[in-house]
Amino acid sequence: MSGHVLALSGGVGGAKLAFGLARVLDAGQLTIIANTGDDFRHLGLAISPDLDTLMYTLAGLADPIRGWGRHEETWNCLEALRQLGGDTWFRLGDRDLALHLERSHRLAAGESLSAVTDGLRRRLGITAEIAPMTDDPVRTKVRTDQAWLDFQDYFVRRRCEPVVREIAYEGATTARPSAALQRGLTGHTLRAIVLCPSNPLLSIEPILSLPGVRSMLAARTVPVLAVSPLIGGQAVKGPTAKILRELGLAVSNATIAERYAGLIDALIVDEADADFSAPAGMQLLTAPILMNCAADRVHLAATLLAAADRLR
Ligand code: FO1
Repeated sequence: MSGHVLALSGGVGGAKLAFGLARVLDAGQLTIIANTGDDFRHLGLAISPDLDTLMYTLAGLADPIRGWGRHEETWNCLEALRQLGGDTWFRLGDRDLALHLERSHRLAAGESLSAVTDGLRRRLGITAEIAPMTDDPVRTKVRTDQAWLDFQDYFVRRRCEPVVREIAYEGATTARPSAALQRGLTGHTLRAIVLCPSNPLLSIEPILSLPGVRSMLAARTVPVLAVSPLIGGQAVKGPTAKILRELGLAVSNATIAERYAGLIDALIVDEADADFSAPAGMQLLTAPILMNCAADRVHLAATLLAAADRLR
């Protein structure tokens, strides 16, 4: 089937489905847009975790246990940094550092995050297009019972322990969607748009919060499908369930459906949640959505695209 697929992704779960989509689709048929709300400057370096998790996952370099950072990694620099009294709470491996160094100096030389990312993914042999949601600064902030926290401070340094009261995407109202995101939403002969199984609040909604994105999605003429990040009322990975509870939201597919209401044509849930009834206007598809291996990722991607083609 021809046509371009646009995938919105953040975090480890999203990258796994993106991997499956890249395997099923031909080169040049897939654009993956990464959340950049988790980005931050650390030790003088420009860090873009969701872009990096996507690149490492699609290049087959990701650490299979952590999901982020590289496999076969060494930690000599971090150990030397600890001896010097530097900040080591955000674990940067020796090979991972090369990516942050290269991105940081190219950004400092005036390149856009889109241009830098395109160069890096090509160097890593990735044929899918990978792009940031915007080239402007957008930063996810978490208001907790203690204070407003930067995302990585909340997520990594404080291990998601503070109680979340509010999530904000600083800079989103004035940020411009990246060229790849705009092209993906309005340009290509689109086949489908996929919201990957990432935390809606932390990974997908920062992308949706950019000016015009929700309206371009609502005006779409191709199927938009979302994969739930929950299985049986539990998050597959990360703090999704805890954050939903702390925000007073049910940890259920009803909440996921509500967050995406009006934007998606179908919600894919796990077979364990087949009894869920989707709201009017939203089709429910059930499939195994837990991805433990490459074959799972490819199978879910193929299932998703077949469903999209039936919805057209
Ligand atoms: N997550 C952690 O829980 N601990 C870390 O030390 C850590 C380091 C890290 C380094 C590079 C990178 O690209 C990601 C890293 N992550 C780490 C994951 C990151 O915080 C999350 O993947 C995203 O921000 C949320 O999905």
